[in-house]
Amino acid sequence: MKDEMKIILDKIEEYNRIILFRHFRPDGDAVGSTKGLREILRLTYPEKEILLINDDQSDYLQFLGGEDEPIPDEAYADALGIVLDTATPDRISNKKFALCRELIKFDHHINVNAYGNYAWVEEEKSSTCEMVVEFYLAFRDRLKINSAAATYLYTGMVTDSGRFRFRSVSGDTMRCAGALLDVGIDTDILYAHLYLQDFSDLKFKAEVYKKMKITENGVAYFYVTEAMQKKLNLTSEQASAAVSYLDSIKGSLIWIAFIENGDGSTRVRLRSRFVTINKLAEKYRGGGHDCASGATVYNRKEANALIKEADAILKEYKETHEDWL
Ligand SMILES: [Mn+2]
Repeated sequence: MKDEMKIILDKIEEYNRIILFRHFRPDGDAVGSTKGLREILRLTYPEKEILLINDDQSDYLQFLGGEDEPIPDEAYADALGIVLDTATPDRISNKKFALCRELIKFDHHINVNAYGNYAWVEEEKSSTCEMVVEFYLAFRDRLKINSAAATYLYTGMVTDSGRFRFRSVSGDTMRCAGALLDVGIDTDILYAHLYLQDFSDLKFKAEVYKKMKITENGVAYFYVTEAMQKKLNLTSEQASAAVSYLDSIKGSLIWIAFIENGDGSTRVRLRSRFVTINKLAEKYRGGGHDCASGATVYNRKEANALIKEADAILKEYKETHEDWL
C-alpha cells in the first residue's frame, strides 16, 4: 500500500462533495480516468456528491457519455478537488479548481510542476487509468466497481498505451487490464467505437502519405496547413492524429507532425522509438515524455530548424547504437 493512496482514500472519505477535473482537449486517458473514478466513487459512496465538471467537451469518446452541469462557485469552497492526468495547473480545463478547499494531483506525467495539497504522481505508469485501477485494487474490499467503470478505465489504458504496445506497459499494466476484463467489458463495441474510421479520415491519411517527407537520417515529417484543414474539413483532433500515421516507417525513428493552429502558431507533435526527443521539444516551448512530446513553432524557418536538430539527434543515435529499426 502506497502512502499516497491511503491519503487520497482518507481525503475522499472526509469530504461530502468531491469534484473531478482533467486537462482540456481531453484524450482517452483524461476522459477514462475521470469517468472511471467518478463511477467507482458514486457506487461506493451514494451519499456523497461526486461531480465531474470541465469547461471544454470533446467529440472524441462521446459514446462514453457526458460530464456534469456547472455548480455555483460557493459549492467549490467545501469540496475536495481531484485533478487527473494533468501535468500542470494551466492545463486544467475548469479554472474553478482553485476554489476547492483542498486539491489532489493524480497523474502519470513528468512532475515538473507540483501543485495541490497532496499529489500522487507515478511517472513510469502507462496511464492515469492504470493508477485508478491500482487504487481500486488496493482498496477492493471497500471500493465498488461495475462494468461501466471498467469500460471507462480500460478505454484510457488502451488509448494511452497505443493498445498496450508502448514501453511504459508493464506486468502491472496487464494485471490491471486483466482485473478490468474480469469485471466485464464489451470489447467488440469498445474497439468499434475507438478504431472504425470515417471515409474522410482515410482520405486525409492518403493525403498525409502523399505529402510526407523524410530527412537524410530518417526523420519523417508532415505539415497540416490551414488550407488542408479547410479543404478536408478536419477538426483539430483529426489533424493532430496525423502524427500516428507516420509511426511505422522502417529506419524512421523520429517522426513529427506540424499542425497550423490558425493564429500564426503551429502545434508540433513529436514521436520516436528508442531515441529521446523531449529535450528537443523543450527547446521549442514544449516538453513531454521521452518518446512522445509536444512543442510550438511560429514559422517555417523555426520548423525547419527543429527538423534539422531532430535529424542530427537521429544521426548521432544511429551511429552510436545497434539493433534499432
Ligand atoms: Mn495520460
